[in-house]
Amino acid sequence: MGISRREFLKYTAASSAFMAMGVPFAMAAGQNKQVDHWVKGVCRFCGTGCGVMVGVKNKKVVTVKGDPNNHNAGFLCLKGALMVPIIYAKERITQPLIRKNGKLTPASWDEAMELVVAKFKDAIAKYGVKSVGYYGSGQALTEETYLASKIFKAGLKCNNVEGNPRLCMASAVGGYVTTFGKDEPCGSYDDIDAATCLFIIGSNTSECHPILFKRIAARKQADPNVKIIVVDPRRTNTARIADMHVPFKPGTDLAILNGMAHVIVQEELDDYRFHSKYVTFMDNNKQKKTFEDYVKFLEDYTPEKVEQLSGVPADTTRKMAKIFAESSATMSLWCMGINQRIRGVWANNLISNLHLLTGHIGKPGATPFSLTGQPNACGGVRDTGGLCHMLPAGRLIKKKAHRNEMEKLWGLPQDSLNPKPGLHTIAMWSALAEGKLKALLVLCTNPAQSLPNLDKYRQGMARKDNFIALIETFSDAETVKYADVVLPPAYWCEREGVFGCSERRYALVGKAIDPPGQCKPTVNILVDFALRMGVDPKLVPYKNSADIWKEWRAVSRPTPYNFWGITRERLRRESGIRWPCPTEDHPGTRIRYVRGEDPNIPKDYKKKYFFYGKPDGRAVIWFRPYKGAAEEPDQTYPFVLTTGRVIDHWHTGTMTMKVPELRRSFPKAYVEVSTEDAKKMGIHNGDNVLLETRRDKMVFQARVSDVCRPGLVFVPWFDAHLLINKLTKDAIDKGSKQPEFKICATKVSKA
Ligand SMILES: Nc1nc2c(c(=O)[nH]1)N[C@H]1C(S)=C(S)[C@@H](COP(=O)(O)OP(=O)(O)OC[C@H]3O[C@@H](n4cnc5c(=O)[nH]c(N)nc54)[C@H](O)[C@@H]3O)O[C@H]1N2
Ligand SMILES: Nc1nc2c(c(=O)[nH]1)N[C@H]1C(S)=C(S)[C@@H](COP(=O)(O)OP(=O)(O)OC[C@H]3O[C@@H](n4cnc5c(=O)[nH]c(N)nc54)[C@H](O)[C@@H]3O)O[C@H]1N2
Ligand code: SF4
Ligand SMILES: [Mo]
Repeated sequence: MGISRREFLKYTAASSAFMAMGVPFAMAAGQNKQVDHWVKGVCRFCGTGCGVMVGVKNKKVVTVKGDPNNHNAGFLCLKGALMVPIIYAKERITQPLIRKNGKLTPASWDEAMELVVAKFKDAIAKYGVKSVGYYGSGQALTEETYLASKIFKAGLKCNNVEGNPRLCMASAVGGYVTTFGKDEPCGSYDDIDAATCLFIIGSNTSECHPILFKRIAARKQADPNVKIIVVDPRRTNTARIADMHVPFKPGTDLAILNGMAHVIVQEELDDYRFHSKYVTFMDNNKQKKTFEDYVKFLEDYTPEKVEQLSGVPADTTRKMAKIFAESSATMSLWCMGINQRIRGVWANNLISNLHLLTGHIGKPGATPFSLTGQPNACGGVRDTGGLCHMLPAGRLIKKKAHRNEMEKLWGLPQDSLNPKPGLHTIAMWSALAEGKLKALLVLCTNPAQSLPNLDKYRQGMARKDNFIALIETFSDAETVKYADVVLPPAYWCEREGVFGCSERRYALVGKAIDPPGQCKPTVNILVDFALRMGVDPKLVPYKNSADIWKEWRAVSRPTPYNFWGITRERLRRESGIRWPCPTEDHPGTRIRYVRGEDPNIPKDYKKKYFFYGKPDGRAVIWFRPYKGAAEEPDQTYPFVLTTGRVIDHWHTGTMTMKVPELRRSFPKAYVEVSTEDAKKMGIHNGDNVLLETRRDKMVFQARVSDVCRPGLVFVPWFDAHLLINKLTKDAIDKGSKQPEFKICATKVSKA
């Protein structure tokens, strides 16, 4: 345990008191535990990326505390503070396992790796490289994802490289790339401290990014004039500190955001000087348009029409738009309520539209800012190009110039990279279900619980004619049931590497202890895999993750991602550095696209802003019409089912369920029903409620509250015994290919 029982009780009491005010539990640094030494690292969990100090005694981790020098200023939330027992859980897999006669049985590394490679080679020989693939994670280290992606794309010429960020941040990536020409946020956490309006839409920050929420609450406390607007169909803990909580019909954000833009242009609250200089207006067919065309496009979105579509009162839309535009600095924060939608990319565009329209960008406190879910979805997967259409540092597979540049950097013959993007996540798992994908390597993710429409994809995983090699730490993860070989990795602080969090901040996860049993650092497993597959040893000349980091810095250097200046030595010394960071004496970048702040802009550049991701240096305001969800409620399935998170659990629960305090606070999944609906159906707290969608049905215990609006039910998805993803739908955004986890239609009845 990281903290004593007495300390814990004290903190939990504090935590519930805080929670009542909507402020999450947060713990300051400075626990006086006797340790041999402290190792600097980053929390294992969310994309907030809190710095931690790992306390080691007698070669064991005995405690963690917040790193006072990182952005979290020494604070950790409960999940972060209670991470230690997970390392020593009895479910740790400590030796390779091979499935024999249906049962996973211990094997040697050599035996396991030979089997994996035989299956991959066999599939490639019979069906070509399109029949194999890699499925990774925003929780793997940057070096791990870079390496896996390189082995498949450069070594095997196979672009079937995907990962769970497709379920998570793909729409945000699509939004940034279409609006600004480059991925990743322009602002940083510092903006929270300067914002006078915080516009939070589709993010339950208080439960999912608790330490950032603490910073938001502190901002409000410091200046009561700061306005917090929360746009979420549920009255979450985040909404409880809001000046305005705006509930609405799920899936109608596009209408609401266009409605706000309508009010802004009608009331002349836009910043004409800004958008006339720095913005291109573009319709849905990528045709250049004028500001006047935009005003015309917005005529369809009067607050009254928005009210009909979304249920948001017209005056509320007017009020929100005014506060957004008239505040001296507005920061938008969003997460899965926006991204996990069939129009996730458009919703992202519309948030940025509001900033570009009002000039709330590139000034302290004024920025659109997507919250990233996982600790390393940004640093690992997005930046290294760990998806099927990408190459490292923002390069694209379909662009010949980008391929040629990577061929040079990787020492490959010109035009040797495979020019065809691979299968995206849902296509990949569909191909497995259809028998087209024959061998898959899965790392640090638990798709047998986290994919939508699970019955379909679990059937695919269960097929006898395919092969799944899984690198996984815990024997009770659902995907273990479907693995043919399980390889045991070193966990979290048992190996060294880099995490990059929501604000472009890279920080080192230091190695504190040796891994148990036969567990190995994943980079060693991957290099071994590559060499046995016959990949040119010159492509994988690494002894450890530091060697890979060095190469990765060089690969980023010719691009605007440039973190050449973020050396391993600096990472050891400093508590995180934000890219771009071109030289070793560069302090890192707070704000992108602004002269004097962003090192990619020449000092003598004639204008203040330069959106260099776009050929004309202008960001884009997109005309994106309203479109509803893939599966709207109807007479047979009259409710909306939405899914999401609770503060004390991480995703599929394989880690947080092993911490008694966290397990006890949410032992199993439940269904949240509105007081009004419950009354109509005679449902009381604790009653069994049957949910039935077009895909499957399941019974949950009811929690009746004022959180959901009538017509909406919510189920958290951490519980491996109540797999809500059997009910969710796998409709995807046609741009980002991200599934619409947040909305499907369901029947609700008392069971
Ligand atoms: N405690 C905890 N923290 C985590 C995680 C975890 O598992 N547990 N996971 C991390 C990861 S990977 C991620 S991606 C983030 C997710 O962080 P969040 O996105 O903040 O969390 P969710 O609960 O998935 O969903 C957020 C909100 O979207 C709302 N929502 C549903 N439908 C709509 C809609 O149509 N429009 C709008 N505007 N909102 C809607 C829901 O009511 C919910 O409150 O959390 C990260 N942090
Ligand atoms: N219904 C519903 N489903 C969702 C979502 C939702 O909002 N609603 N959100 C989606 C989102 S945003 C995301 S990000 C995904 C996340 O989905 P997953 O990535 O599938 O969920 P995790 O539980 O984080 O899985 C991580 C796995 O890696 C293992 N692990 C932990 N540490 C290590 C390590 O060091 N090495 C290795 N090799 N393995 C390790 C864990 O035991 C666990 O099995 O889920 C998506 N699914
Ligand atoms: S806020 Fe996120 S990164 Fe920070 S301690 Fe909590 S779980 Fe870890
Ligand atoms: Mo996520």
